[in-house]
Amino acid sequence: MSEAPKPVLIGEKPDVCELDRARLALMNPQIIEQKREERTFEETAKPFIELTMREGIETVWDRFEMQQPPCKFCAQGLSCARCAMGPCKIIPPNRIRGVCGADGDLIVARNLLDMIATGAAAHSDHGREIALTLYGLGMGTVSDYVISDPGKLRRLAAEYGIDTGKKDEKEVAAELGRSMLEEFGTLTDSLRLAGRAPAATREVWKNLGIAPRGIDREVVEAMHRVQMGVAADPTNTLVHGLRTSLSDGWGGSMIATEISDVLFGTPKPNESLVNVGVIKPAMVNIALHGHNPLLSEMIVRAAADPAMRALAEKHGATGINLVGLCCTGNELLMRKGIPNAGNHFNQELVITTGALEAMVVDYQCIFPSLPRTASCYHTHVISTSPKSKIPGSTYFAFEPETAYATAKAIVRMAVENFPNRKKDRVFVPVEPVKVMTGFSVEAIQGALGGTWKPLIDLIAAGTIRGAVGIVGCNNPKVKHDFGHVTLSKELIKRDILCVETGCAAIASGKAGLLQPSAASLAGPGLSGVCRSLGIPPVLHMGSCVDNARILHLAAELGNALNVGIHRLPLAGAAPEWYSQKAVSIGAYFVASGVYTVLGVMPKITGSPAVVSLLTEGLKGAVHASFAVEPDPLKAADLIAAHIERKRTELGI
Ligand code: BF8
Repeated sequence: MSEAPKPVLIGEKPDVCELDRARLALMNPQIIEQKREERTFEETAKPFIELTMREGIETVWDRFEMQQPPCKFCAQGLSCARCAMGPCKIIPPNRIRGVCGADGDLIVARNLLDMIATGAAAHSDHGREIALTLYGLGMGTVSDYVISDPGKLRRLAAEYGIDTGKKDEKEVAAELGRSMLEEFGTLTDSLRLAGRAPAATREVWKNLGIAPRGIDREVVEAMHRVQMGVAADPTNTLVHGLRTSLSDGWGGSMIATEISDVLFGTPKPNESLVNVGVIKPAMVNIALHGHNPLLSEMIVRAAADPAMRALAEKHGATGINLVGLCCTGNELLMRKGIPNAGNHFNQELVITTGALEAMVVDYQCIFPSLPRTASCYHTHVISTSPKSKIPGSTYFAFEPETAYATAKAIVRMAVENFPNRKKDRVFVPVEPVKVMTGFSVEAIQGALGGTWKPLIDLIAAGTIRGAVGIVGCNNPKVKHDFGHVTLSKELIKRDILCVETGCAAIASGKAGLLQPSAASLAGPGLSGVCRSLGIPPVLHMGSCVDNARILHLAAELGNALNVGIHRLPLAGAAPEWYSQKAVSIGAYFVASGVYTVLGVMPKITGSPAVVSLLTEGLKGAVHASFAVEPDPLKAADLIAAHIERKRTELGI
């Protein structure tokens, strides 16, 4: 028998709680009350936020305050620290060029391209890990995973031109995995899944020279361009940003989504619960946080092992309770109905329940300070990705080849931590909210009877005016969840269907908008449709890589009508975005023809030329643009006006 995987402590376990407490706990009770209201729109988060301030546990909001005021040049995108001749700042009238000669416009454009490339790389590298696992499964080097959706495996293989006739599942998996992996550095000039886009959309890309080629190639070229002495023209620089983002949306992210469905099942409508109230004090609680379902799905299996359940009982718990956070949480919620403890700004609050035995993370959107937060409790922070070894965490090297054994060791460590819990610090004063999720493209089409015609008819008749993809994060510049929830409510009221992913979808879940009963908040047309189908007016479509599902849905509608995506009554919104990944998503939405409204200003205001390109100039190139509107009610006005314009242009 092989030995159980051994954990390694990364650096030292922090013991900073007392220090942070001394620094933060002196707050006046009136200020605590005021900040509790200012920091979040989520009622069920307020008791935890109050507790962090009373007990002096540092959170993202405290760190945001510490960083005020920000450097105004950085905020405008006018600082550059790329090379060793700098750092440089553009301060007119005298400092108008960096040492290398780049002016403000170029510095802003280069910084933005860097953000897009970073986000595209993050999504796509996640996609690569999933494709590698499929390939390993097919080749027989990976045995802990199975094909859960063989029909989808064969459909995808056909899309890749693979003859599946007499081949068994494993052979098809190996061939499809290899074909997808080859797309990261392909010699051909187009990505297979980009072929899903309507012909008119692909024509736009071709004419502008932004059809995505190899996924790695676009990111590497972006990195090449931001090297000093390459990019010199802001427009030329940002056009490549569009291409890079397309290689994410129609490449890396789409591969991640599609192969996750093949391995773990294509989501179907299901019910579950959200918010921090999903923590169960009598059980061993394990939070699964991050992005890649390869890890979390295996933990789900390990936690169901009778030996683990028995161990939990031996330690005095009634069982093992898994909860998700952020996008890993979305993946589990969509496919398995596993409860979700919240979005980005709930990650620290879950620890303050005092009832979390382990926070298991892989990568992306994980605060590196989580071990500091956990040091105030008994919680283990368990990191698992060689790309994200977090100081103060316990690290298990997670590999697909040894996935189940590692998952079991992680679950065991969490269970054995149960007796260390301090019972008098357990604090779960809120009840979770019901949600309906699982709206994959296939599930939506299934609910419509297998064809897009009913949806198209409803849109043509004006019963549903259009649809909006609301995506993205939390950002302390916006009251937690306020942007998402206010915008969603305002749009459904106007008979505009919302399809949501990432932390936006979780925000809507916590606010009760993912329940069929939320139809009562929608306008007369949309509410009637929701009631007849038994669905909510806000559809949860998954994690952030699952924005590929939104692209796919838009492509299906465009293909059904034989028009480019830009002609459809659709829009995108990211009311509380923070991440480079969100910049890539916004860019591929716009490059695909979807008008997109951001709630947080990107760091571009130092260049009127870049602002004008993104908000106006792109319309001439891709028939879509960005807008920035921090007020979600005004954002709803912009979106509704855009949708009505598109309807008029279509003659409906
Ligand atoms: O990828 S929405 S805060 S968790 S970046 Fe992160 Fe933003 Fe949440 Fe998922 Ni997406």
